[in-house]
Amino acid sequence: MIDQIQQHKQDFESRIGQVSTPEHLKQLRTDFLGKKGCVTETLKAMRGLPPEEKRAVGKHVNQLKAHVESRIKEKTAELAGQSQGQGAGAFDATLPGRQGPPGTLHPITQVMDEIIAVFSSLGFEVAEGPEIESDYYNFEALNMPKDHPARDMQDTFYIEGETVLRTHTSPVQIHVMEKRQPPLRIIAPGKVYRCDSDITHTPMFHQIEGLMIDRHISFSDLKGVMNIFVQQVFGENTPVRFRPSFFPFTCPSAEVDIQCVMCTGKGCRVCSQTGWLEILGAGMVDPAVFAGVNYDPEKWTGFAFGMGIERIAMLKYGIHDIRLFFENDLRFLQQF
Ligand code: 2NL
Repeated sequence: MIDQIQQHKQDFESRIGQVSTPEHLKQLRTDFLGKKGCVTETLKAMRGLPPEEKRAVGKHVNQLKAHVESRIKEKTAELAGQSQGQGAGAFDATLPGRQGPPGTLHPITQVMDEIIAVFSSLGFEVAEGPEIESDYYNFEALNMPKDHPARDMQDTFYIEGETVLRTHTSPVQIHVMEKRQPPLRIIAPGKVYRCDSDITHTPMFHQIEGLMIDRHISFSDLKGVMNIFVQQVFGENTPVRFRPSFFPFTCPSAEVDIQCVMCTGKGCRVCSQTGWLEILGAGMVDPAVFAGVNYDPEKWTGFAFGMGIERIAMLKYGIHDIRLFFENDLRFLQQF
């Protein structure tokens, strides 16, 4: 009987080696452990044996039973692992990757691109330069000597000694003027830095400055270009006005206002009841600036202007807090 049990074990081993599906395994289990299975039958057949033999045979049957149970358990786990590797939800490295939703340009980038496109269509070239500048390019060359009060207005970040974070993109235009002779039509977009922070100011913001120098450029040319800019960015029938102002680097200087886009001139909180919104500063390049770059002021005249992109974007889209541009909240950014 013990030989028979050994034979059953060998049979079991050869059959389990061939099992490849859960159905086959189930059949194997029935054949060995089921009501009429060979393990069960052997246990039944033991009943008639004398006690001594019964004990010896019983030991072998129990060993066989335990072996069969543990091997079936192993095989069940093995087959489950395989089906996970092949069925739905399995990782297939050969499949093409899932496409994420496409990103969008930041609203500041969109407004910047739009403004650049307007001036490009008028023949302006884009010029770029460093964000870290010397005192000379950021101030001196723009007719702001060391003790000039306008320096305080700009709340400069000093890096060390005479090195600053540029407070406007004008230094880019000084570099271009040093390298090239007029005629010149350039715009300088980029990041600028001022030590200032509240709902309308951030320590970093974006600016576009522009410069046009040629023979016989007059204030009328400035007005013409500014009118086209306003029509293109804020709409064709937007009223514009020029108010006298002061900048150290232009003379005469002006600030350009558009009729309030929120109340169409009736007066509201956004325009502080004036009906007008200031959008940029501009003027005729001061002869002192020309002197610094060795341009002959008898031969050349020009206009320059500068605007903050965040301010333009806030007015264009009715945004009240500049910090929204820098919080990276998708619920805000996805509206543009
Ligand atoms: C403003 C005013 C302005 C300029 C910037 C400029 C540049 C050179 C020479 C002369 Cl190289 N002027 N830039 C002129 C007038 C106004 O900006 O309120 N910006 C936010």
